[in-house]
Amino acid sequence: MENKEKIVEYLLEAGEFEWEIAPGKVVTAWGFNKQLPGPIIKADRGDKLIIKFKNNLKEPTVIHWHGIRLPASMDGTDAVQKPVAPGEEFEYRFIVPDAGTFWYHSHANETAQMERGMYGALIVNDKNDPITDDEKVLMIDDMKLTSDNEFKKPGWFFARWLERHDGREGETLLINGKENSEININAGQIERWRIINSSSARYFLLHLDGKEFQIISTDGGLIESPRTVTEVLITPAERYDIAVGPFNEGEEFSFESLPYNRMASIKPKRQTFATVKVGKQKTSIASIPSKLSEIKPLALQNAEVTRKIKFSLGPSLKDGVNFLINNDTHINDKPARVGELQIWEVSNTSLMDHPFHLHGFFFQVIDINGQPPEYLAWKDTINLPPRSKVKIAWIPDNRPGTWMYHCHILEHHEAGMMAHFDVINNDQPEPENISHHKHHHHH
Ligand SMILES: [Cu+2]
Repeated sequence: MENKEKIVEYLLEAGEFEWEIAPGKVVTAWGFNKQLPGPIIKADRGDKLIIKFKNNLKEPTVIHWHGIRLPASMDGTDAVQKPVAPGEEFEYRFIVPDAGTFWYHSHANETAQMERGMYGALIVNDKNDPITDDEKVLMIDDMKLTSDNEFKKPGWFFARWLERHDGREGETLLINGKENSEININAGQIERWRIINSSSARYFLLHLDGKEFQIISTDGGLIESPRTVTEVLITPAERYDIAVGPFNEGEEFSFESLPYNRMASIKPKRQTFATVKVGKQKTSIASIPSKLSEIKPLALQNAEVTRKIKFSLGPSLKDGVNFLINNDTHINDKPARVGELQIWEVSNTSLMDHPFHLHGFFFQVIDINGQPPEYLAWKDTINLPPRSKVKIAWIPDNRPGTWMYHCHILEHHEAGMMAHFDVINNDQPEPENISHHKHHHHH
């Protein structure tokens, strides 16, 4: 507030281009400004972003600004804007009110568009950020490619069922659009690594070959105190910022994912995504304070539930399986009023994990199966383990309009596991019978 509003402009052009993910291994990607990931958008907290977007793809698209508390009209879903047709332009304008690690990605035909690379990072800095010697943005992804390095949708029924059921995971493992990449850090230094899971369905259990690191920030910014760990689960769309180092000159270790069983048909494996190489010794100016921020709890653990949401699986004659919210696909849920504390009990009665994502607002997890979380944090995406109940609290601030929540496994979202709901002002009457009017269907 004390600063004058600064305007930051970017030009983003979506299009098709050839992208080399490894020497000689070239894919036909779809992405922004012929880069995979798209350019890193950088701003300071409170800045106004103006993003002039042009769609050069052969199909319509929209851009969703994941984690940004922006007006509903800028959220980039087909409920709030007409998708940008091939050759057309759209200007996104919004203020970035929070510091942290965010990202942008296509919110149209995502199982194809995001698979091919329609994503990038959006970093919002703040003068209260801890001082580190350097920082890196690391976007995790995977691709499922044929032997000719082509993206191909499964043809026969069982393969289609499997991809719909499990979500797509591929054997080509990427960090910032590159296979087998190297992550370089100088000995003696501490860096901030902003890690974004931009994959369709992969559960990434981050591990640095057993070396300790500190979690300092997640979806909605800095947590209260650094947490020293050797692993952290990053589900699709989640962000974790970690402080790493200092290491010794010449050290080399894996940036890898430990096996995590999300109860899909895919066998969990330990997989290396990149190699960390420690270079020459350098002096450090880093300082990670023991108190990073203050987060006031929104509600007590026994707060009364104001809404129940159920994630489940159901049969489908056409596709074998549907992914349901409150026993239906692509639903419209009841509105939430500005200023009214929301206590949502999100249950998952299925036998597999689902990452729950709320658009436009941050929530706090109050409990998971009756247990409080290990620490307070602002989240926009949280994993729902099999047969679990996760209680979250959030308050709609004064940004009325149509919003969404959905599973961030893209294939599940497409198969029905999504809801629209309105945030309404106190003077707006509640619409009647909303559950009987279905619209905004995908495809
Ligand atoms: Cu899911």
